[in-house]
Amino acid sequence: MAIDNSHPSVRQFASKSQILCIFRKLRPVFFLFAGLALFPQLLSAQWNATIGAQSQDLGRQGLAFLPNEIWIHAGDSITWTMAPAEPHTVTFLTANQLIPPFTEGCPGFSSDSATFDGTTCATSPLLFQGQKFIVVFPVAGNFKLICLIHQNMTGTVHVLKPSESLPHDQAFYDRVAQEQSTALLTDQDAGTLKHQHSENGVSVGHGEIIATGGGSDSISVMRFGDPEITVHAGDTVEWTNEDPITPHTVTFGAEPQDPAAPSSNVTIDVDGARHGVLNSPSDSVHSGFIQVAPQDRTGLAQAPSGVTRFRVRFSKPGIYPYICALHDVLGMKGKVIVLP
Ligand SMILES: [Cu+2]
Repeated sequence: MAIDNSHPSVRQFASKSQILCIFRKLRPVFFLFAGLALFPQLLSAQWNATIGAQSQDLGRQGLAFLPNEIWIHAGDSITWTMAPAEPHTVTFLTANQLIPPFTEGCPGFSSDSATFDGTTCATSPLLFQGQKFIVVFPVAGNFKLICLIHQNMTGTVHVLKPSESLPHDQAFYDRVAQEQSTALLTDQDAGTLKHQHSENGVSVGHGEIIATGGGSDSISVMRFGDPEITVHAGDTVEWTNEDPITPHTVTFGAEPQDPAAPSSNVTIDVDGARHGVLNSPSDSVHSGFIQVAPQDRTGLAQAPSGVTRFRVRFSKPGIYPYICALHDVLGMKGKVIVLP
């Protein structure tokens, strides 16, 4: 039997069932929009960045957040992944917060992810090669990013309101990160380990600080200038740290528990340099940190002069191997050959 579509009740039924059918089809879209209205974080993007860069022999360490500056939307997150063997932290402090020691955190640590809105600090623990740390940024603002271990390793995260458009995409940041990494690792000035003006002088490390739009990066060459030096019994060798920020040590024999302090058999010369004497390759002596003074700033008390030099007198012939107690894992080792 043919249906008479012209009858009003049939038309009404048909239109109702059509509406129902359309609603059923559009139901997933409706729930999607309702969900996004109720939970806007569903729209949030996840960005990627890298921490640090290193040469193949591990000697050159780019102490940097790559890219150094990134623009995201409120609700987005950034995943930082560790590239180098040298450890770092991902740290966001509150405005004017004193920078805490890396052993304390800010205080405490977030294990693998954190949320930062500017009101409470957030930091990762020490991160090692291959480890990741995720930070979610729920509110708009410009946030400084630091590493608690390395000075002059800073960056900025610009968090914009969702209504504002972002200047770059992930592909741009990947490219910038790669360019900044290459620039740090191929910098020729930073690679020049100077030979000391004094006889029997050894430079300890070398480095540079590089300013960027978002903060500063640095490159540190974790090597002794002359890793093997030959002297005679009775001579004194002088080590000088030439890195603008990174501390190093000159350590013969037993490695100390606290690398910052010199061993008890170290004395101070009249010019402020530390001094040790070795009578046998089996003896121990440790410089403690030798490091340039921190940069001064107007309005703050000037920093005391740094102790940048360590001298050791070798009274007996022999082969005396030594390390930097901080960077020996990166291959920072040397040897003094003492002839009669
Ligand atoms: Cu070192």
